[in-house]
Amino acid sequence: KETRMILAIGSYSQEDRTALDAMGAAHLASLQGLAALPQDQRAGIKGVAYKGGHPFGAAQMDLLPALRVIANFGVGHDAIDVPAATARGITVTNTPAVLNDDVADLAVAMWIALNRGFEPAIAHVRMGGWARGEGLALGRKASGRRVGILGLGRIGREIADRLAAFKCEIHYWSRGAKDVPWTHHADPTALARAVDDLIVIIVGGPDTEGLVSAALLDALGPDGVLVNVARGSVVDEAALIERLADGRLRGAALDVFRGEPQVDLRLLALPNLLALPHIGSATVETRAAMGDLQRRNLAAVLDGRPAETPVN
Ligand code: 8YV
Repeated sequence: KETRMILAIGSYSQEDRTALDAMGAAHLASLQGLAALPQDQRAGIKGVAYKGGHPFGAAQMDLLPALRVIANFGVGHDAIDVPAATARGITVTNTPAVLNDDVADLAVAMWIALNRGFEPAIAHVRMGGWARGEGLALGRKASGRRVGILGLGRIGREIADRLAAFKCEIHYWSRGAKDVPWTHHADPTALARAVDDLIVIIVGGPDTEGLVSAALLDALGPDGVLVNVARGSVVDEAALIERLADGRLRGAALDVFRGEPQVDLRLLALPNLLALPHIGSATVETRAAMGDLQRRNLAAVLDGRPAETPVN
């Protein structure tokens, strides 16, 4: 049936479900259930609204022979094999720009929260330590620190703009210097050496796998903190755990993890880790804008118009 040519994969809000239903979408909780759909249903699917981190590769695409568009809910599309899609004439779209403010806000908030010791301070009040007159370790001043930004894309620039208001000295690494007033470094380790703290906001995927290596963390040093709002794959988590445990790194604030939502229990046991459950874009306003953009992209390609924000 022509009205069922869209498959929405993943867990959507009630608002998104309603809007997708109005487009005639069928729903599938997870990409892992794709092969179990009847073959005649799969054969009719022309568009996928995708939300989820499971790898969407050639094998999955070949289960959907009429597929013309994968509209990703999210700016990061590392779960989707874009070359495989291109080879099959499938347009991939994402949701850039609409989430820049939220992710940048969160990165700066995590950076302040870690330096100022929000987590132990909150526990001190809630658990009665304050009332009992117990001591609380001092935090560290955040304003004026030298901060490195790994990846100066749209969100990285928003982070830098915010840090400028905190009187920070701002350094960055990206492939090639940009026309910005901040200091460019030729390689990520040189960036880490030049700064106090490092904020990771670079694309995930094979090109950046393990970019935040043991050597880079050592260059950041024992006074440094690491903030990651990008992808867990960018960080060598085993090297990070060792350094947080023995003090070679002061702290880490992570919104993303390898193997999330499963988080390495050795990480969770560390007192100098601030962990959040991948909430970079998780606001009512931004999630609504992401859903709108995802559906506009889907409709455009299925109607034969150019996608608003294509990846390939
Ligand atoms: C997720 C994100 O897409 O945009 C991204 O790249 O990481 C997030 O916004 C979001 O969690 C929806 O799955």
